[in-house]
Amino acid sequence: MVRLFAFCICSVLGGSLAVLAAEHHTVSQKGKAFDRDEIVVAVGDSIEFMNDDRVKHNIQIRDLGYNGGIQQPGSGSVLTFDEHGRFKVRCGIHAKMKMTVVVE
Ligand SMILES: [Cu+2]
Repeated sequence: MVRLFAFCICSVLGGSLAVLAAEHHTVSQKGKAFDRDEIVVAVGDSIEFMNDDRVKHNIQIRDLGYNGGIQQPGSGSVLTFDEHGRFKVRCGIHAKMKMTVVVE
């Protein structure tokens, strides 16, 4: 009984710490390119993909079945990564725009 209780406390604290530790990252899209080829984040982190261009973009991550739709200049799309893996990010409008999100 005591052991079970201790386990529960640890689980709750562990979960809270994971949430507190989650970081927010920002990736910029400018000049019809992502500002980096790769970004490494931790599980639970979020990334905001900013459209700092004068043209529209369309964030897509096929591995996650994500399509952010048309993204207007000046706007951002926030994505939280809840699973480990390497995810290829592309723009549905500009075929040359590619980068990878590595979730450790
Ligand atoms: Cu684009």
